[in-house]
Amino acid sequence: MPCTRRSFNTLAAAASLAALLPGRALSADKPLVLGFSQVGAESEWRTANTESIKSAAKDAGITLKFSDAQQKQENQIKAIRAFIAQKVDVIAFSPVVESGWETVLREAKAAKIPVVLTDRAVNAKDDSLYVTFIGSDFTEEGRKAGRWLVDKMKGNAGPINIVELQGTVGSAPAIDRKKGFEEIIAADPKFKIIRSQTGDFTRAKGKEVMEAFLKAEGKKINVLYAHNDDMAIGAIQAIEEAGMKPAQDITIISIDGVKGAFEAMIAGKLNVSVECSPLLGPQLMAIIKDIKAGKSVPKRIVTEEGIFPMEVAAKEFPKRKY
Ligand code: GYE
Repeated sequence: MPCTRRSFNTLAAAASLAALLPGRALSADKPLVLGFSQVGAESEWRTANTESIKSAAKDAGITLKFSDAQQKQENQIKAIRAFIAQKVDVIAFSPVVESGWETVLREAKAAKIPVVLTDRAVNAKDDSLYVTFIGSDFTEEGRKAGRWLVDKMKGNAGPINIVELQGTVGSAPAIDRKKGFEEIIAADPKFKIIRSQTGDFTRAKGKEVMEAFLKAEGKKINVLYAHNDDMAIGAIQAIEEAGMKPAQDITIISIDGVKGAFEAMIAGKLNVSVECSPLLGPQLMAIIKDIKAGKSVPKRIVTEEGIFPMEVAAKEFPKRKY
């Protein structure tokens, strides 16, 4: 279409107005762009978390640039640098491990891009490097697991030999779930953690490490404490293959409360799962909008959660959303 004088003038006027109101006039109907760096796809929890973030972004009209780090910190750092280069409005990420983030977070700060931590925390001393952290209290989850065990073993003189499947080495949930659990069982010397090793939050590793525990300790094992359901589910297979009855010969405690755990509880193979909600998407999108609107947001937002023993699993199952 030829550009007439009139349409040219209108265009020129619109352009000069935009120049007077930088950002505002242009960004009013421009969707916010969120760069999100996810840990990976290691567990049922993570799959539900990714789904929650993707669908919440869609519902909120936020454009999502999603990157999967396959459980590697270097991939997350690369993704964050790419988001900075693309000048996204907000960066959010779930840090695979706690340490080693200062440099890249300083780069985001220098570029004036707000950063939100979701699910897992960082241990950076300078908390001005991120706006807020939305996620569970992992230490409390460990305590809940410990309290359930103390109660279950009331009247049992012990010793009670525990094997522990830890989450990813250096990750906030592995560090804190261990700490919270130990804090509670330390009150009674009859509880002993006889083996503790990482299963990297996956079923395959959970099974493999449990096989090694069984080979080394056999019938001495009374309790398995797994930092997530997937590792417990892998371990259940190892226990059955060793000719033992999960949840009977070995009491099994895990964390997350995913559907797979409820199925295992209903089948009588898992004793209890402490809830950890992955449904962080809607809260994350709301916070992002608040940040961009210049509202002040709390530095820490804690997810509410419960605990589900096998006795209530069948009744609760239909209500589960992940
Ligand atoms: O418990 C585990 C996942 O960071 C809370 O990561 C999350 C943990 C979750 O792989 O299943």
